[in-house]
Amino acid sequence: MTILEIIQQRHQAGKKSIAVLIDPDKIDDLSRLRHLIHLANENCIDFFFVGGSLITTLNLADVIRTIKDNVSIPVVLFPGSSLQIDPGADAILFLSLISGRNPDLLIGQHVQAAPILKNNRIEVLPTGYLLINSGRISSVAYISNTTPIPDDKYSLAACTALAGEMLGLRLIYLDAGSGAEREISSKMIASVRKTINVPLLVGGGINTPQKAFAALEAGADMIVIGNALEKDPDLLTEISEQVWEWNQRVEK
Ligand code: 1GP
Repeated sequence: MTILEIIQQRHQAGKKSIAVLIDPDKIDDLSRLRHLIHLANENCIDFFFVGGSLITTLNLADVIRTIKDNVSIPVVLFPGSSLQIDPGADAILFLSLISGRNPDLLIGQHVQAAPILKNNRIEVLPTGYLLINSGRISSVAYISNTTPIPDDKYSLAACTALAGEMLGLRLIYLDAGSGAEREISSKMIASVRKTINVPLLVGGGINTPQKAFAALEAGADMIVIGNALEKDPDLLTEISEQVWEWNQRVEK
């Protein structure tokens, strides 16, 4: 089964997933990464996402290899640009930044990446990527030179996601930006969820089990956790429990 099929099947069954985001720029010590990999494995997380808005180091391949050498959890690239492609990954979020109006991130980077991806075995996951305002300018908003959707413009976000779905994008990702002061509100998640049929990923500022549960309850199919684990990797146990408990209830 492909990674897209796994995500779609879980969505149809009402099951939730959790992805741990590793920003290679923040990995200065592979032993910390191994600890996180070990915790992720123990807590049965579903995916590793690897990438960042700006990568200033050359360790992307090392990070991916370290994960692949230690666990069988799929590794999905979450690239800030077409420079962040590594053949060691299982899949790539082929992101079109549809909340913005920067042509390079709507189609430009994709043209450069397409032939490279065609010649690799990386599964391509066409994803509509929406930035939602979270209080202050996030790195991704700054680097992408786009304006995030205001956090109280629910219908704007829902229509943007719907247009993405109509254009054939297979996943929608709502992001408040890494380390966001304010996570995406339940009302925003719910408005998008009820408008689209494809799986919905939500991330940015989810740093407590309560916030994780609120995102799941509002309709996120997958939550993405990064920054909070850089500060406290053990938080993963508490957050993944929310996902596990949810899925247990669905199975009953
Ligand atoms: C960022 O959605 C991801 O693009 C995850 O955000 O690092 O705040 O968990 P955090």
